[in-house]
Amino acid sequence: MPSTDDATLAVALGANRPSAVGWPRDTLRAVRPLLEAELTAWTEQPARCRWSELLETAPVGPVEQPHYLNAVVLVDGMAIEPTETAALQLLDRLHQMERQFGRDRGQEQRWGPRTLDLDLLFWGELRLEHPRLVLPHPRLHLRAFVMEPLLQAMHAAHPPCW
Ligand code: A4P
Ligand code: MG
Repeated sequence: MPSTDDATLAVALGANRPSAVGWPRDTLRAVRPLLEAELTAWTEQPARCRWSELLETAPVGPVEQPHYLNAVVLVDGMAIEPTETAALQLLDRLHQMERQFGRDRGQEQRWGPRTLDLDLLFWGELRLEHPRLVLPHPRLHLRAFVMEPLLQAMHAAHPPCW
């Protein structure tokens, strides 16, 4: 059964507000190649990505918000070792990409609507309790909107069309 190796990285994507490029589907379509290019530039080797389908999910948290689109990407054979320093660098790159798509944390309520959310789920067996980064993601096992695409990505035989 396809699974993960001890250096596999997992990132969760979510969006439920329009960004400058369009509806959440347009945002995630735009983010997909950019995230692959970002990982390739960072590790200096082509990112080997396994993507889930895009899933429409009911909001968890405040109910008065639009449905989300969620996805997960698994990145195999990372050329960079999972360490605290590297994981924090990656988090900064993910936050930079969120800002590029109009995310403004200062204006948000917790678990409220957002143009783009990029969460690090795990990186191999790295465990972190840093003030800015907890790994594995502490609510990973509580979120169907994460678990379902995560399993899909693990079993993906072909890149999904979305
Ligand atoms: N942070 C700590 N650990 C991590 C990590 N592993 N990955 C810190 C990413 N960030 C991490 O994150 C707040 C702070 O957590 C960051 O500054 C970072 O330093 P955030 O992404 O701004 O906050 P958040 O997303 O509101 O909170 P959190 O805890 O990531 O929760 P969720 O689960 O992502 O909630 N409903 C549906 N259907 N689909 C969704 O995608 N998303 C949320 C957000 C709520 N309801 C949803 C969805
Ligand atoms: Mg988040």
